[in-house]
Amino acid sequence: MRILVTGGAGFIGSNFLNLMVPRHPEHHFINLDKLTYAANLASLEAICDAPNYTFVQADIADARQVDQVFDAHDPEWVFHFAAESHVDRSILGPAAFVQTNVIGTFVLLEACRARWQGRVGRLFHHVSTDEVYGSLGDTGAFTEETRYDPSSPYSASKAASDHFARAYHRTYGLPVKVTNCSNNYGPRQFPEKLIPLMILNALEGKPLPVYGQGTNVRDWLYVEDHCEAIWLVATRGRVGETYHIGGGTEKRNLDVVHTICQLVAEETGRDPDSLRALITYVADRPGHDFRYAMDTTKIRRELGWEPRESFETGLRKTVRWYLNHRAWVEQVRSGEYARWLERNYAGREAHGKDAGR
Ligand code: NAD
Ligand code: TDX
Repeated sequence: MRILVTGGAGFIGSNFLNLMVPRHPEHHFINLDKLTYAANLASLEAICDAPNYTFVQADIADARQVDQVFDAHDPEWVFHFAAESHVDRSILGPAAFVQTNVIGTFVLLEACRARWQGRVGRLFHHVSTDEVYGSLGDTGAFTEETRYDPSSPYSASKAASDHFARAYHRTYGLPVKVTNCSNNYGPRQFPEKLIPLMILNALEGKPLPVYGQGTNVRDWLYVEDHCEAIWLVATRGRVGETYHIGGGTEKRNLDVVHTICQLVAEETGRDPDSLRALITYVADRPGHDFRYAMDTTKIRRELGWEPRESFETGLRKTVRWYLNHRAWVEQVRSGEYARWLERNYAGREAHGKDAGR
């Protein structure tokens, strides 16, 4: 099969390709990525010369470029990962989120609709998030039937893209599957997200900026468990269905940061208390969702999926990965990310929102 993966140079897309390209020599993988600040081709070093892998730099929101890729490669399956993915950025500048997440998804769906009618064995797998459902209180979990109630421009743009994907199934019969997943962590995550930011700041003795009181709760999943679940849904899930993916590992942000301090201390021989002393409470994120939790009964019952990694083992692996890949970190931190930090956070005092960045 010819398989198009969008956003394959980002965090989850690169983990997906690193797992699937060597495992499936019978398939050809085409990675379509715009190479935004969040991308890093170094994440794909292990597979870039594989005979069943091709990279194409293109923008999913540019219909002409997408048409060229479809005409050249005629993909049978599409795994759609590409997105602007950071909530804080969406608050500072929502336009790119509408452009990539909404228009980009629409352009891809149109490219498939134009070519796939009357052709069998096609699949559009739309990768989405638990954030489309908004915030939970202290109890309960999102099911596949929960009403959409997004809080941030990021989650609103992902919600819109989910609706388009499902509408193309209902209206045009496009073979669509949707997965909504909880917070991922693991190797190759861009260091603007909580876990890699805290690991690197702890290593470098910088403040650890915790939003609000640090009591917000996220349901963490190791990235490879997410990738395996996506492949399982694509190969064995039902067309037109939505499946939830989640770790069942709910943690308060402050507890995550404490655990990271402990692990970084153990791995580097430092004193954990000196790392915990770096914790700095900063202004809360506007519209900050209090808690996410995913009910994953459907994927477990129907497809027998189970996450393999526990939070403790996955987090230690992740800490070790960042310790051993400083060149990767320097590469993603240079260039566009450094300029963005300078534009948006320069000149603010250490206890402001930028503490430790
Ligand atoms: P990421 O920001 O690390 O990577 C996104 C990739 O998409 C980058 O390589 C970037 O260059 C590419 N991209 C962005 N705009 C593009 C465009 N216009 N055209 C082509 N490529 C473009 O994101 P991630 O964390 O790997 O997330 C991947 C997907 O998974 C997203 O759809 C996200 O909403 C979803 N998701 C993420 C998480 C999480 O915790 N990270 C959880 C659930 C769902
Ligand atoms: O410096 C920080 N301090 C802090 O307290 C950062 C970056 C985050 N936080 C908090 C905010 C959240 O409650 O940590 C939690 C996690 O924050 P992020 O890593 O920014 O993730 P989140 O906003 O939960 O969204 C992530 O999971 C769902 C991904 O970025 C999304 O792409 C995905 O859809």
